[in-house]
Amino acid sequence: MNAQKVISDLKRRFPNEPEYHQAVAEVLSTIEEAYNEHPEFDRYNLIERLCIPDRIFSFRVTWVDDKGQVQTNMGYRIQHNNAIGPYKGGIRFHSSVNLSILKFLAFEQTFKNSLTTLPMGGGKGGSDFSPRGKSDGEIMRFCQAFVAELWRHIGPQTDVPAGDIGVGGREVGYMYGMYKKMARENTGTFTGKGLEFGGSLIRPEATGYGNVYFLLEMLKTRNIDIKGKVVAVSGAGNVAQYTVEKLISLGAKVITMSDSDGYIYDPDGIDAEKLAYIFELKNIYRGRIREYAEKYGCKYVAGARPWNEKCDIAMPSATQNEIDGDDARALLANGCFAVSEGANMPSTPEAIEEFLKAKILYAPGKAANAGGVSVSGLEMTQNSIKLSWTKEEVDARLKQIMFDIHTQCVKYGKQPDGYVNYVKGANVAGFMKVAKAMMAQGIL
Ligand code: NDP
Ligand code: 2IT
Repeated sequence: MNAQKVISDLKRRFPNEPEYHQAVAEVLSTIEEAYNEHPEFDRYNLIERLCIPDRIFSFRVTWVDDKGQVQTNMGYRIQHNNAIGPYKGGIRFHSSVNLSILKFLAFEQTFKNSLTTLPMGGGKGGSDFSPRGKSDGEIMRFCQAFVAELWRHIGPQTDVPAGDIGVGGREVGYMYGMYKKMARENTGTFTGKGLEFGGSLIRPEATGYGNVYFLLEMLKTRNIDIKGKVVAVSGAGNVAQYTVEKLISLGAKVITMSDSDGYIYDPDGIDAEKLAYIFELKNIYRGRIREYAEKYGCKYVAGARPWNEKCDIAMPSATQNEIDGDDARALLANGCFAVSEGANMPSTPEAIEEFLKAKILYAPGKAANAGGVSVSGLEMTQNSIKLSWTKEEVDARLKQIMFDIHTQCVKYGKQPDGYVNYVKGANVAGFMKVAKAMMAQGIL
């Protein structure tokens, strides 16, 4: 494989998909060497078969808003690769959703799911529907209309969706309800369900907790204690909330959170009581993070990201490309020594280059945020055996999975000087398992 050639071919065949090109380029540049040690991979054209999704469904979603006006949105499901298990990955509802973004997410998901040690392939879906400002009734009608199209493409052994940006417990509940009605079965297609109907304990917490567990493993390699460390977190949604919860419980000091309008800086640290307010603000009233600054009298910066604030550790947990080269340089100049990604692809290629050059602890999303999909996998297992595990059991399994992912990253990413390149480690480890599974199953 010549990575540059593969990428330029993909750009020619699939133009105007910058996020997809970015995700592919990052992976190919790090696996090229390992790939080329296996000439049989090239004969089987494994690389194109791995970069191009198995199939893409796209459909119009028609729904009625509260004023009686008929609205349309686009809906998509990308089934990227099922070599190691059923397609698995979240659904994103955000105005920015397009094929480039979903293709990057489905591609990343394939390697992430491979790392989890569980039998899950990669997929992703979503819509350009924006939940912002919509009533509960509008959300429900949209979810139902979306699943009226999607349901025939998914199933417990074929493709199991879950949440992502704009899709949490409420939306999964509405989508699952509609799915059951259409498919006339009750087998748990969809994860992140409510606890009363097959959901798993710790699934809401899993991405944030898992990211902190991964961070702890990285810190251990340098004998650093999390206690008292200053952490900048971005986002204020599912991933950010439980990242902050776990950090507080371990004695770290979280000084920032954000949403798409701006960020808050609380020099005293967000404590458990203030975090309870954020849970209510974001999950019940669905307000803006600005209101936190008004309530607690701290700084709010509109239209900006938190990376200029001095911190020891950064945990981006909002969206893709939210740390650019300048942000990375600002973090490093302020002494930041660890970045662990809760979001998918939050760092631009230039930012990643800065982190690796500075040899800080840097965990890419596909390793650090794999806890969410891992507990989704555990939810699938519980649904299959028709039992629910305790919080302690699921949390213990999550910890073990994050530990195992860290071990795989070290195995494949350790450089001769001892520095662990977690980007390379995660990509090579994730790739190798999928590649071997594809080779064994013939040309499909
Ligand atoms: P939520 O919708 O719960 O929260 C998203 C947060 O990020 C909100 O605070 C939102 O602000 C902010 N945000 C979204 N888009 C943008 C944007 N374009 N610019 C700035 N801020 C933005 O989503 P999640 O917490 O579930 O997801 C966050 C990230 O984590 C995503 O990258 C997702 O792919 C990733 N992830 C999620 C997992 C999960 O299980 N949920 C698992 C693994 C990764 P606002 O409210 O203003 O839109
Ligand atoms: O990016 C992700 O890993 C998720 N949004 C979670 C996917 C899942 O199937 O739980």
